[in-house]
Amino acid sequence: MRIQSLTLREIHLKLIAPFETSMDRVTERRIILAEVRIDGLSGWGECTAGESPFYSPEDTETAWHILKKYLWPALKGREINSAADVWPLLEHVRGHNMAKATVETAIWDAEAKLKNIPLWKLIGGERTEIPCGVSIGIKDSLDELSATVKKELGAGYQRVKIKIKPGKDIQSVQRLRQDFPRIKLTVDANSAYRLDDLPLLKQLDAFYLMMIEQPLGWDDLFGHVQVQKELQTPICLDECIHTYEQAEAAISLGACKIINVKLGRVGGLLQAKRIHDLCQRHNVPVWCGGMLESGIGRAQNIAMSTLPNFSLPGDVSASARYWQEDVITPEVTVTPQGTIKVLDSPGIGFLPRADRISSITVRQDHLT
Ligand code: OSB
Ligand code: MG
Repeated sequence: MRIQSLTLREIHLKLIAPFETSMDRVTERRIILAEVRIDGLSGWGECTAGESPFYSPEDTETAWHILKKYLWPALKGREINSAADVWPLLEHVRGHNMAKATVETAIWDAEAKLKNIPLWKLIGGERTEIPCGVSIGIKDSLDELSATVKKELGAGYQRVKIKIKPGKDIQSVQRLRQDFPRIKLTVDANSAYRLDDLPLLKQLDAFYLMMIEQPLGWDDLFGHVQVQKELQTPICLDECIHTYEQAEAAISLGACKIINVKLGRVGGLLQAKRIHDLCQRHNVPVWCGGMLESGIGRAQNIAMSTLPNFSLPGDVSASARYWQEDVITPEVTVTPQGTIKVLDSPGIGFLPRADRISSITVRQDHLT
């Protein structure tokens, strides 16, 4: 496989409704799409960096910069045997995992297409249908929150995650447990609490949540060890896990019992698979997180979610929950049972819509 060119496109996509977390409120996504040309065909990847560095240190601008200045020069013209050869070529750049995953995942798509097989089969996936949950942003009122949950359950989703932050936590969970006593419910704090908040976090034990996601600092493994020791509810780490080594440390120190794997956060499919395998060996279930992706990133997430240890419902949900119109065809849809049926077409399986993408592209760079 010879890596011929990389086209970066920044697209702007307005969310159907603003998404509010303890970090910020997003109304419009600025997404970088990567199109890699290899042996005459195109592979597609998506950058999951946010508009601001509030979830991770990367943002859309840093990812574009790193891709152009450091990652592409390390890849251009290279002859590789597999997309698995990409990570070692990028590893000398420290961090910037989302930038790395943008191009790495595109090359996985290209490899699968060259072999004329679905990406999920190429990486060793087994599921033909994946279980889906939703991530619900912070709402202005408890009534609005409850109504939103009701609607998502009506659509079939198997578990509900709500975003929490100080002042918008116990009451929200209490209300949902009143209205929906039996649903699979989880909360995600995106690092909004400190170890001093342990008494409050302990109160969450009363609501038999499936897990509490990332209560403490984005890089604070030590703090999470203390919290997991004191709580019955499993801690799930998101932000903290950006490398295989962090995952190893988190598991062996007892910082969590569940891990949320995101392709961008860990630097692409090779690393995601390694972390998946590590967790499987330790009986730590994983699930696929979401970053408000367009259809390209969503399709990559679906492929990853077919790996056997992705045993819990993820945050990968229907295109129509986010966008008036997605950038792929078909759009991602969810069955009334709250699953996504995995496609058998080559590569990521969903086709990028060239016309739609070019109509929302605000900048483009063709690198050779
Ligand atoms: O913490 O999982 C998170 C979105 C942006 C940044 C971080 C997170 C999220 C989500 C949304 O929870 C998941 C999705 O629906 O894509
Ligand atoms: Mg999270």
